Order: sequence, then C-alpha cells, then structure tokens
Amino acid sequence: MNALFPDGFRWGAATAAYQIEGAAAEDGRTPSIWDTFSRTSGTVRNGDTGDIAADHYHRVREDVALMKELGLTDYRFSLSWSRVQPTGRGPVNQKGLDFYRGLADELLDAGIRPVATLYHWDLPQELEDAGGWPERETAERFAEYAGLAAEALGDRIATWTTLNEPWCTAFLGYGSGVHAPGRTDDAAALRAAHHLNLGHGLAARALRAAVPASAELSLTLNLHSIRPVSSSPEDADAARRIDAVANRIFLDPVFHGRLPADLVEDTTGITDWAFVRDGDLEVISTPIDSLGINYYTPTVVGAGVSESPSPYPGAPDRVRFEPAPGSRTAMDWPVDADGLHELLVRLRDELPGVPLMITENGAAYDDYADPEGAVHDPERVAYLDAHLGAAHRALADGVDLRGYFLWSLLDNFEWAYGYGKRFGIVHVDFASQRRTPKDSARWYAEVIRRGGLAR
Ligand code: GCO
Repeated sequence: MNALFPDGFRWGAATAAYQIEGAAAEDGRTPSIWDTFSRTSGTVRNGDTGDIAADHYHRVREDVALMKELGLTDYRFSLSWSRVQPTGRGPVNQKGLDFYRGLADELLDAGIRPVATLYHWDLPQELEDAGGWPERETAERFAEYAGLAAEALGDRIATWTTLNEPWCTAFLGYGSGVHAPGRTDDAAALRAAHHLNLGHGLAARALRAAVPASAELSLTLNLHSIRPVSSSPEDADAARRIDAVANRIFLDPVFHGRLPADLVEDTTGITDWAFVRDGDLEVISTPIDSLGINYYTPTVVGAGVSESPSPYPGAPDRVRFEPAPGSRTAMDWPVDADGLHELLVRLRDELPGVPLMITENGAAYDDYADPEGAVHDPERVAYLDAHLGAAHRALADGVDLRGYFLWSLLDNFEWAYGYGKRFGIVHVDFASQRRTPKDSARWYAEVIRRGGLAR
C-alpha cells in the first residue's frame, strides 16, 4: 500500500535570495550583511560569496520551467530586502520589485503558488551599521519593508512568511558569530531574538493591513528536536535549557504572548530583559495562519560543558552536545527521521489549531555529474523518503500538516560552507550555470505525481 498524502497537500521546494540570485550589485541592490561577511577573510570556506551564486536573477524562466516539470504545487523563495528597499530605509526600488513581480507571474502562469519569505538572513548593511537586530529600530524598519512589499506584491503572493529561522539570525549571527554579521555577544544575541520576535509581530500587522484576506501569514522556525542522553535530572535539565533558548524563546511569545520564565532565569547575568517593553508581547502574538518548521537533524544533549563561543546563551557551562547515532550527510549531520515525527507530534499537542508546514528538509551530499551527465544521489532519495515517511506517520497521528518544502531546489551558496555543500535536487555546475536534475528530482516528481510514497 502506498503512503498517500491528503488531497490538497502542498508539494514544494525552497530557496533563499542570497543563496541563489547572484546579481549582487545589479538594478539598485545594495549590500547586505552577507555581502560584507562573505568578503571578510576567514568567514566563508574558499572565500566564496553570493555575487553570482546560481545566477537565478537572470534565469528565472528556466528555473520556473524546471519547477513546472517537477510538478511542484508551491515554491518558497525569499525577497532580498536590499534589492526591494536599498539600504533598508526610504522608497522602494522599482527594478528590485519588478524582479519579484516577474518571478511571481512566471510561477502563477505555471500554476505554482508563490510562498514568499521576507527575511532570510540578509539584513541591509546600513541597518547593521546602525546596530542591527539587537536594536529595536531594526524591527520597526522591518515592518515598514513588509508593508512596502505587501503593497507591491500582495495581489500575487499566496503565503507570506515574515522570518526564516530567527534562531540562526540571533544566535549564529550575534552569539557564536559563524553567520553574518559575525558578532560574539550573548547579550546582543538575546536582544536580537526579542527584536526579531517584535519585527515578526509588527510585520504580521503590516501585512494583514495590506494583503488580500485570502493570503496566509506565517513564520518559519528551525525548532530543535531535543533528546536528552539519559533520563537523569541533570540531562533533563540540559534539554530544558536548550528547549528554552532554541524553541520556547520564539514559540512562547508568538503563540502565547509570554516570555519563558526559565529562560529569563537561565540568562540572568547576561541580561535583565529590560528591552522588552509593555505591549511588545501583544504585538508579537498577533495571530498568524500557520507555522513553518525547518528540520534536518535532532539535537542530543546532556549535562556538561560545550564549546565557546556558543550559540546558546546561558547554557555553555551546563550543556554538552552529542552526535546522534546513524549515517551522516555531507554536513556531518546525523540522519534521523524520527526527530521530525517527534517534533510534529509535540506541536500537535502544544499548538492545537495551528496548521503546520515543513518549510525545509533535505540533505547535502557530495554529488557530481557522471560522464553521461547524470547525477545519481541515492542517499538523498533515501533521506527524503525517510523524512516524508515520518511526515506521513505524523499525519496518521493527527498532526495538521499542510505541506512539505524540500530544501533545496538548486545547489547553492551554503552560507559559511560556500559552494562546497550541495543541497539541491537539481545539480548546478557553477562555472557554466548548467542545471541537471539529479535522480532525486525525478524521484520527487514521481512522489508528487503519485501523491505520496511508494510502499
Ligand atoms: C536554513 C536555511 C537554509 C540552509 C539549509 C541548510 O534556513 O537553515 O534556510 O538557508 O541552506 O538549512 O543548512
């Protein structure tokens, strides 16, 4: 018996602006923190930048044609803020908007729903120079940008996602410093987390005021699927700490209008949270229509000490991380589809009535085109099959899961790893920009056609 998904289930693929677009200095786009960061020596492997990336800016038609061939029902992409509103302030850049209008039109012509993310990590550099996400003003700027984007594109976008993975922005960007802007300041990271939440809430209000009632509003989080190494109270406490600073720091304000009390407690000594003003939590908990979750691998923790600088303020001297058992992807991330099922079931119980979307899931492997020009990626097919299997089990367990977006459509700029890590189901030869669908692309097309997995 095949494992079929409900009618209307959304079958998508996801990308992000800085990872694929290129055209970094074209048509009025100004630098983002990733342009600056990738130019800073020692930050990105091989000195790679997103200047050209997969040249998607010039290949929209070809890329949408590929999506159509695959049978995608939905496509998740992000808008480059500094393309739409150079420097993060002031009027819109018509040419930047035209690019996204054109993309949305191509998608709609192909019968594919456009799912737009407003922020996938590429803050305009000027806003970082003014203090970045640790400053409240960045949240206000973000809401203004959301309103401008909504005015210009509101008739074309089916689903709006405010932020992608604010955990990464706050804690990799301002805590451990492995992502742009590369700061290592725990207090700044916690301020950033709050102002990202605030930016989300303000943007949700700005969007709601400007887009048609049929448009859906969402937020994407990389929730951690956390497992303590044992049931000892010390290991359970380590899991609680990571849950607070990785998951509940976003879930509680957004869905319950409160800050987790244990998080505030765990971080005394770093901050007093005085930057949270009256009324902020009400704004942050503005109702949205669905929650997007990105899942790749579980997080296994025990009591102990972890590396420093750590992306988990309040935890480094209390929590150690262990690899989950099992095979690894090229990122060295353990493959563990049960972690996805556990996360979905948890959200079913904790957020009743909130529809869920898997907005990213996928794997990097060392793919190459063979002499016949084919790209065989059986490990990726196995990864995707196992995770879609976990999603299917979750549906059977009553999880309100509406769709699945595979990460990623194209090989692309994998942040601090540069072009060395290939997540695409379509191979990109970065010298010629030639696209070659991998075996996994054909496999996914077949899954979509069938409406589920062959079993
Ligand atoms: C993520 C990012 C992607 C990454 C992917 C693989 O949101 O983490 O959205 O940009 O490329 O996760 O690391």
